[in-house]
Amino acid sequence: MRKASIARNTAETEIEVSVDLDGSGAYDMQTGVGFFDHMLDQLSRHSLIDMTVRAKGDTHIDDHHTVEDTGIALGQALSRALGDKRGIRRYGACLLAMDDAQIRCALDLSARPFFIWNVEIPTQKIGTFDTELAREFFQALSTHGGITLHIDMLHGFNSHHIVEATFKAVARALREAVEPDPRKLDAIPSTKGAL
Ligand SMILES: [Mn+2]
Repeated sequence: MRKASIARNTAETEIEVSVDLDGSGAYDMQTGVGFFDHMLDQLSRHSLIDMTVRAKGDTHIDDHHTVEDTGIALGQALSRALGDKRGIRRYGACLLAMDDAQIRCALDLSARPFFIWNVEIPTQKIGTFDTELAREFFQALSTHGGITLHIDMLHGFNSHHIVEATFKAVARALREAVEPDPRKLDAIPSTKGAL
């Protein structure tokens, strides 16, 4: 079963995350940060990875710790659910359009975290959400998920569309990368024999 649950508690946040890589994109997000819930919904729905997230963070300060630590826990859960990565496609990519926004994501479930973020978000806020936290989330996901993650913006002027398109593009690329490859069944997709 390619499932995992992570509970992560610090003085700043308490987070519980569950994922099922062989899901249908069913989700239940409660992070206390409305726009972030909306983004995590996209990540689950478009990756077909079932996700439950419960986060209680120090949002009386701001949303930074809650968003970053959710990224950490989600990365850890994905990594654990993938196990030794036998039989997966490993690579995923997506060029995604959402109205004015066009976002490209290329990723490798490499166990070698590397993060490229070439996305210019024109406003500091979307509602009450600090737009710079999108970067923090994906950085944490990359580091703790062992993901080489490249996200580039090709066009865009609306902040909501730009950020939402990044989550959707990553979701579609993840869907591809975690999928079983019917031609590889039990093989680990690396000439090293391990990932
Ligand atoms: Mn939206």
